[in-house]
Amino acid sequence: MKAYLDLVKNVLDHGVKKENRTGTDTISSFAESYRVDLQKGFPLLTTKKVYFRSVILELLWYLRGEDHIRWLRDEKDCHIWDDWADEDGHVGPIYPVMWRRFPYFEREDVGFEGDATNIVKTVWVKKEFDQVQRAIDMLKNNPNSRRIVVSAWHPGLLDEMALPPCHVMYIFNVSNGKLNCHLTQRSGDIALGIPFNLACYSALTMAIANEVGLEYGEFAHTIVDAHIYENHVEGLKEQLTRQPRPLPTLHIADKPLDDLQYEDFKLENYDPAPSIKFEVAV
Ligand code: DHF
Ligand code: TMP
Repeated sequence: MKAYLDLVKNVLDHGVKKENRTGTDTISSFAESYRVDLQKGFPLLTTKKVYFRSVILELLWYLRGEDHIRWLRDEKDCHIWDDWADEDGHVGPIYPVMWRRFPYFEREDVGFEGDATNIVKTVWVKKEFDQVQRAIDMLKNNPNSRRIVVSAWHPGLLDEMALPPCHVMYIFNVSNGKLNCHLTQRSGDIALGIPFNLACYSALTMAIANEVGLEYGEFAHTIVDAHIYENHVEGLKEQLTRQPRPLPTLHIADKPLDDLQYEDFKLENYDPAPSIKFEVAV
């Protein structure tokens, strides 16, 4: 996929050296972006093997709305989030909770029954909001809306999160009967995280397009701090020498989003170059 190789080249060419909290320095470039057409195949990198199973399990885990990784880690034996969870598997209110159970408080005025003073007491009731369901409803009922936003950023809860969200918000956009998705990412690990994020959101966009009866459009991605960890440079330079191969095809079963399981995602004709080991900076 040329878009990804161009992204790697841009960061290597224009990036500057930056220290960061992980102790492994990065080469970092501000505000990189690219886009891919989902009708031209499923954007899973072919210049290295990407673990498709982990990508889809991560997506299905996001959609479960839980604040722990027990399903992912213990039931599905997928360990990409282990480093950020405690023994019990808790990661706090990160993507799954923000997507499906966004917490907020609603004001309710309660009167005192039989009370002649007419005093009204205000109570704040804790509520949860399903942003993904709202996006689906809007895509069905008001597809031209420019407000179909899902946000994972909750300033009041950052201290409770294992990792403040990297993919901060995504916006759906319908043009010409096609569903587009734009993802804004505050921080992107080009070697490790980005291939996952690209594939995950592309699969999400396709699944939602199926559900609301739209054609596949484009996935566009803006990465505000786009960086390459120093120990990833060699592996990425190796990838730049590899010729991209034809993209695979993804077929998603025609089921409601919340009924989808891993087996409902069928990847065909994926023939990648060998995998490359990248260490994750925790
Ligand atoms: N921190 C950092 N520094 N970079 C990340 O990409 C990152 N990603 C997170 C959480 N924190 C992060 C969540 N996503 C892997 C992929 C995505 C991911 C976390 C980890 C990963 O280890 N991928 C390996 C193995 C995949 C597998 O075994 O299934 C890879 O080679 O792609
Ligand atoms: P930060 O919170 O200091 O920005 O560190 C988070 C690191 O994780 C950073 O290298 C970006 C990377 N990351 C991704 O690239 N994609 C992801 O999906 C996640 C969760 C993290």
